[in-house]
Amino acid sequence: MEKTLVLVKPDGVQRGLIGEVIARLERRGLRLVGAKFIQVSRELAETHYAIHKGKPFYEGLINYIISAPVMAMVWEGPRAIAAVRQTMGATRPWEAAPGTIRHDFALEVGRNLTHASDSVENGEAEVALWFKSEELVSWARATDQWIFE
Ligand code: DAT
Ligand code: MG
Repeated sequence: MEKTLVLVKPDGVQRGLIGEVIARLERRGLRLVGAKFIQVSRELAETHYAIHKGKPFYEGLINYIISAPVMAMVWEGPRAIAAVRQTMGATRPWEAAPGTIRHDFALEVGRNLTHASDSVENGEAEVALWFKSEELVSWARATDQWIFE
C-alpha cells in the first residue's frame, strides 16, 4: 500500500487547521499510520527541501518551515500519493481547485498550509527521513473492506 508524508506546516498549525486536514484525509478513506507534533530542525528542513536549494524562495521556505511546530503524519492507501496531492490542491493556492485544502484555506504559495509527497519514490524517502520504522503503526481498520477494494 502506498504511503505518503503529510505535513501541516506552521501556518496550518497556528491557524488551528490540523483537525481540518486530518478530517479531510480520514473522510477520504486514507489510513493514518504515523503522527508526531514537532519543532523541525534546520538540518531536517534542509534535507527535506534539498531539491529546492538554490531557488529564490529556498531561504524563505526553510525559515517558514522551522518558524513554529508542524504536524508530521504518514497516511496510506491505494494510490495515496496522487489522492493526497489532489486533496491538498495545486502548490499555488490561487490555482488550486475549489474544494481542495489550499483552495479553501490559503492565498499565498509561501503559506500553502500543507506538504504531501509527490511520487512513490519521494514518499518512501520522506517517510524514512521523518519517521523511524518503530514510529509507524501497521494496523487493520474495521472499515478497510468498505474502502479498499
Ligand atoms: P508542493 O509543496 O506543492 O510539493 P513544491 O515542492 O514545488 O510544491 O515546493 C515546495 C514549497 O515551496 C511549496 O509548497 C511552497 C514553496 N514554493 C514553491 N514555489 C514557490 C515560489 N515560486 N515562491 C515561493 N514559494 C514557493
Ligand atoms: Mg513538493
